[in-house]
Parts: sequence; C-alpha cells; structure tokens
Amino acid sequence: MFGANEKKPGFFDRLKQAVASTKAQLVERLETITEGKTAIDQGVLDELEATLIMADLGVGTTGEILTRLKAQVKAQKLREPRQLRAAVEQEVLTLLENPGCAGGPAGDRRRGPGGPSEPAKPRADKPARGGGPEVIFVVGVNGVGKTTSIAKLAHYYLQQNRRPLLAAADTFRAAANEQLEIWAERLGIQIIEQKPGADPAAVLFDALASAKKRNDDPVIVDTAGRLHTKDNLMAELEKMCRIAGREVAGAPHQVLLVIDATTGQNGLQQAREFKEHAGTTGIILTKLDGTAKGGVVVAIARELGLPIQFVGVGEKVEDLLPFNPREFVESLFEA
Ligand SMILES: Nc1nc2c(ncn2[C@@H]2O[C@H](COP(=O)(O)OP(=O)(O)OP(=O)(O)O)[C@@H](O)[C@H]2O)c(=O)[nH]1
Ligand SMILES: [Mg+2]
Repeated sequence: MFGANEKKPGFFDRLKQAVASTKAQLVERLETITEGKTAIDQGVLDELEATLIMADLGVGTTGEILTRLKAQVKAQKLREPRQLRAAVEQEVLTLLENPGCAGGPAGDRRRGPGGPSEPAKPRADKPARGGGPEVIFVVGVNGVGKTTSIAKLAHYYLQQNRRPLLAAADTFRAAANEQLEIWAERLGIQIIEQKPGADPAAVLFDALASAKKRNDDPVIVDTAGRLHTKDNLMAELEKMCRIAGREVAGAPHQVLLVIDATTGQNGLQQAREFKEHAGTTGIILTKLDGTAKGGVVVAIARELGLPIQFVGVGEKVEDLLPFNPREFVESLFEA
C-alpha cells in the first residue's frame, strides 16, 4: 500500500519493474551477443536462438522468429548486428498482436491447437446491459494465483464503479471459501458460498440469482482446479457453463484461464486442456514479477490463439495490469 503522500508508480513503471528479470535475460543478452560483431552470421543467430529459448519463448516461437529474421538477412533488409534488437522487438510485437498466428509468413498462417477460434473481445470496460450481470469464470490449476487474481479483478471492476460479486464455486477444497471471504470482506463486496463439497453449479445458480436481484455486476466465479480428476473437473466446468447460459444470456461472457508465468512452458500444456474443454476466452498471466521467463507471454499468444487479458505483477490487489502488447514490448525493449 502507498501512503497518502507517496506517489504511486505509474502503470508503465510497474510493468517495467515486473519485467526487469525477463529484460535482463532477453534484451540485455541481445546486446551482449551483437557487441563487437560486424555481421549477423550463423554464430550470432545461434546465440540469439539460445537466448530466446532461455527467456521461455519456446522452441516453436523461437524457430518462427529465427526463420523470419534469416529471411530478412538474406534479403539484405537486415545487415547490421546493431539492428537485431529492433528486428526482434518487431517480431515479438507482431506475434503478440496476432494471437494464434502460428506458422510461417503469409499464406501459412493458421490458428493454434483447438481449431479456429476468434480471439475473445474482452468486455473488461463495458458494464453488462439489460439482461443481467456479466459472468466471468476464472479457471486454472491449483496454486497458479486464481484466488488472488479474482480479488484483483474485483478491485479492478470496483475502480470502474461496478459492483462485483464473488461466487465461491471451488467447493472441492475446504479452505478455498475462507480465502475468498477474506478478500470479499477487505474489498467490501458480496460473496455467495455454500458448504465445502456442495455442488458448484448450485453455488453459481445462487450467485446469479443474487446478482440479478441486487444488480451486482460482474459475477466473478472461482472454480476448482484439480487436474488429477481432470475428466470430472472439465465435466463440472461444462455443467457450470450450461447453468450460466440458461440463467443469463450469453454467459459465461469471459472464461479467464490463470497461468503462472514462473512455470514457463509447463503452463502452456495446462492451457491447452482448459482451452479445449472450458472454452477459455483469455488469459491472466500471474507472477510476471520476479521471473526471467516472461517470454512465455509470446509463446502463449502464438500457440494458444488466446489474448492475454491481464498480467499479475505482485501480491496486492492493485497488482493486476490490463495487458497491452505494445506496452509490454516497450517495457521490455525500451533502453
Ligand atoms: N509475486 C506474485 N505473487 C502472486 C501473484 N499472484 C498470486 N501470487 C501468490 O501466489 C500464491 C498462490 O496464490 P492463490 O491465489 O492462493 O492461488 P490459487 O490458484 O487460488 O491456489 P489454490 O486455491 O491453492 O489452488 C499466493 O501466495 C499469492 O500471493 C503475482 O502476480 N505475483
Ligand atoms: Mg484458490
């Protein structure tokens, strides 16, 4: 928390702080690679490849960037080693601004696994109109920062003068309710819960009824995240989607998958499962602060075809930033 006389760091500064380790891993190493070199030769490209992989861009994404850079070198559009930083920056930005565009340049572009899917249009700043609340499911495996992200989301919507309501539909884990209750109390918002072990769909039903009655919006739904009962978990999520859609037109309007940035490429596999079964519309990438694996942002955008909606940059409620590809790239590459 910041004292009354303390200036809160701006949005961009907070993002810069959060990506400092990734920047050291990725961009500052780029400088080292090209230092004293007179040409972009195979040695430079090999070192670049290793650097991108170490920053967790993943093998596929790294390969695509390398292919495109080599084509530029061949066409003599890219000659000087000192141009490499800007060239990588441009490639990263292109990948982030076109989620799901895995594959080669023009003509070979296709959607990521899971078939064709339009990137979700986030309704982040638009209050629901008419037929009931906006319904936001928050999904993801255990420990990735789901509950904290829900509190942060609630805070974000409060700042926009909306009245979020929390639905404690992770009835699987006994302590899940308590943690969410603490946040709800701190934020001064309504929480709907039942006994541990209750049917999550029943909690959701109650939450939607309550939100409609009290004009709460959005309804942010915590869900269970155990993967060892994967089939049950996915069936449960599907059932909750059906209930939501029956009670509120078009619900769930967002299904946000929480991924822990510190797990790097492992997070991608989880994401594929959830995308397939739970109709994920966007990503919240947590714990971007203090990881040098922030390059996973690029791999997620390219391989999943899902927009990153928010990034988590700390443990406090205000530590959730709406994600913007250009700002992210600038925070990394800016001198
Ligand atoms: N540094 C940092 N820590 C975070 C961030 N998001 C969550 N955390 C921390 O990660 C830990 C786990 O967060 P939770 O929100 O409890 O995670 P969860 O997914 O709900 O966990 P379970 O309910 O146990 O499955 C907590 O200590 C959080 O404070 C983030 O963006 N940055
Ligand atoms: Mg939790």
